[in-house]
Amino acid sequence: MTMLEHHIDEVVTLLAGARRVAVLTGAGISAESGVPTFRGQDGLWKHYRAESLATPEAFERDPALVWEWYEWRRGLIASVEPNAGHRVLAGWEDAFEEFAVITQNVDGLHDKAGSRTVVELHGNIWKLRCTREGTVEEIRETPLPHLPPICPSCGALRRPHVVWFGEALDPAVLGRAAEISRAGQVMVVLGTSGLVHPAASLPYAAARAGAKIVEVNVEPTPLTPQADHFLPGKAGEILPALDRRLREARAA
Ligand code: BJW
Repeated sequence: MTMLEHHIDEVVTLLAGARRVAVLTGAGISAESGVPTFRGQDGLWKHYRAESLATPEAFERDPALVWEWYEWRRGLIASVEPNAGHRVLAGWEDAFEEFAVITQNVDGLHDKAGSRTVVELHGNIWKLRCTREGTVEEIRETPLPHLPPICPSCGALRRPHVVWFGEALDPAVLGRAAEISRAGQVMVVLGTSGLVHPAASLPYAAARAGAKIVEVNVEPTPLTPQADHFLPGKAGEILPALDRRLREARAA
């Protein structure tokens, strides 16, 4: 038995005995669908400066430029499908008494895969928010007919309904994520570099509350030394393997 198989066995035992499971996902889970991650070799931040595109200051300075970047990403995301990793998580809704996905992703692919309990920490790229009234509307049309888009009710600029650097996360959303993290007996952390806070703090809060931490990533992260199990590999391959073994364990 390889080390990976041994860890998978132990994780399956953990999951088979758990009633409450929480999952935290990052850009890595959508990588196999063709959505670029932020950091790393082919990450967005290799080609674009975060400060010029993902901060409120950047939007104030040049809303058209920021919107161009988001439109490019909306077009790209519109053309992709959830992968095997997203689909396993959607199926896990019915495999545990309590199950939730907390995601940092804005691509909506968990929803599209059929997950029902999804907490979107950093918003959703398909939603637009009025910078004056704060009203939010989902608009899937891409490209948008007019850039930058304006609010039909008051004429102010609309922005992507996402959380940029230096902006606070919605306290209700963050509160729910913290609650789910603390309630879980197991937290599975998938495809995140664990560098962006407060999302990166959630596994530590879960561990303090007694949860076992399982990390799945193609490379180690700052969380790895604290994780109870690190499963090296692609989410789209490890999750189906875990799911298959979990079904076998339950059927036995
Ligand atoms: C695979 C794989 C495969 C690849 N399978 N794995 C504490 C310490 C230090 C700094 C801070 C702190 N607290 C707050 C801060 C500041 C800042 C921050 O964290 N900075 C650090 C980067 C230094 N945080 C903030 O500003 C946050 N706001 C805040 O704290 O507000 C406080 C406040 C309170 C009151 C008033 C005002 C303010 C907000 C953070 C918002 C982040 N926004 C973004 C953009 C969202 C919109 C958009 O998409 O355009 O969110 S940035 C970007 O990073 C995006 C992501 O959700 C986020 C996390 O990235 P993620 O998902 O981890 O992706 P990657 O690319 O980093 O990693 C991918 C991983 O997948 C890698 O590990 C790969 O190995 C792996 N992988 N393929 C499995 N197939």
